[in-house]
Amino acid sequence: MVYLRKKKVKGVDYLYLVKSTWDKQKKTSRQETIKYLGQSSSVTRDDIPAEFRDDAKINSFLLQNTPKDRQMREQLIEQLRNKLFSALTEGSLKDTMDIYSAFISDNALDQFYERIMTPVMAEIGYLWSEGKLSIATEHVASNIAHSLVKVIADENRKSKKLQGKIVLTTPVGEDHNLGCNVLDSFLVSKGFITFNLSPSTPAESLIEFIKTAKPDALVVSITLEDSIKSGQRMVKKVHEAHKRLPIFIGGQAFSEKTNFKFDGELVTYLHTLEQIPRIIKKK
Ligand code: B12
Repeated sequence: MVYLRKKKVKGVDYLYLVKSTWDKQKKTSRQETIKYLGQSSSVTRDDIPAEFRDDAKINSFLLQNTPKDRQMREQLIEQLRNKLFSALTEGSLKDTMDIYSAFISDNALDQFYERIMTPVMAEIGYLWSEGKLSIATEHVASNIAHSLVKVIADENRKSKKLQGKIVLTTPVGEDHNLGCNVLDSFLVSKGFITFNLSPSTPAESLIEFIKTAKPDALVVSITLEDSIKSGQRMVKKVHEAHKRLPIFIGGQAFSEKTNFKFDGELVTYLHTLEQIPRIIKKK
C-alpha cells in the first residue's frame, strides 16, 4: 500500500510518497520512502510517479492538502467522478465503496454527495436520455448508488445528542428517491432520527404515520416537474392535518423554476446539504 505522509519542518509541510509493507518475520509493517515530493502546497499530481497517479487514496489526500491549487482540486474531483462513473455503471459496489472511503478519509460527507455522486448520477441520466447508455445500465448504476447510500447511512448513525425526528418522502407518482436517501443519510450523520417513507407515499398514509411518529419536520423530495402538482396536493393535505408541523420541500424539480406555492418552505439549490440541518433546526 502506498500513501502520502506529511512532515512539518519549521512550520512548513513537506510531502513524502511512502510504501508500507508487512514484515512477516517481525510481524510488523515497514515504511519505505519512495519519493520526496517537496513542499506540500506546491505538489501536483504530476509529481507522483505514473504508476501511483490513479490511486484514489493519494488523489483524495492531495485534494484535501493542496486546497490553494483550485485547478488541481477540480482535476482530481473530475478524476474521482470518472472512477465512480465506471464503478457504478459496471455495477461494482466494492469499487464504489473504495472510492467513497478514499474520498471521505480527507473530505466531508456532503462534499462526496454534492461534488462527486450527484453530478455522476446527472451524467448517467444525461447519457441515458441521449440514448448513449442503456436503461439496464442506468438501473444498475442507480441500484448500486442506493446500496452505497444505505451503507453510508448505517456507518454514520451517531448516538450523539438527538437533534430531532424527521420524516422523509416523495409524493405519489415520484419514484426517484435517491435524493431522499441522500438527505436521510446526511441527517442521520448529524444526529437526527429519520423515518424514510420514500418513494411515493399517499397523503393519507403519511398523515396517519405522522400521528404516531410525532416528527419535528417533514422533508419532501421532488425530482420530476410533473410531480410538483402531486407534491403540492400532498403538502396541503398534511398541513391541514398537522398545522404546526414544519414541511420542507426541495429537489431537482426546482432547479430551474422556484416560484411554486407550497404550504411549507421551499428549499432551493441556493442551499447546500450542510445548511439543511440548520434550516430544519431553526423551525
Ligand atoms: C436514477 C434515475 C431514475 C431511476 C430512479 C430510481 C430511484 N429509486 O431513485 C428510475 C430508473 C426509476 C427513473 C425513472 C424515471 N426517470 Co429518472 N433519473 C434518474 C437519474 C439518472 C438520477 C437521479 C438521482 O438519483 N440523482 C442523484 C440524487 C442524489 O440527486 P437529487 O435527487 O437531485 O438530490 C440532491 C438534491 O436535489 C437535494 N434534494 C433532493 N431532494 C431534496 C429535498 C429537500 C427538502 C432539499 C432541501 C434538498 C433536496 O439533495 C440531493 C443531494 O444533493 C436522473 C438524472 C439526473 N439528472 O439526476 C434521471 C431523471 C431525473 N429521470 C428522468 C426521467 C424522464 C425519468 C422517467 C420519466 C423515465 C421514463 N420515461 O420512464 C421515469 C419516471 C419515474 C417516476 N414516475 O418517477 C429525467 C427527468 C427530466 C425532467 N426534467 O423532468 C432525468 C433528469 C433524466 C434525464 N436527463 O432526462 N429514473
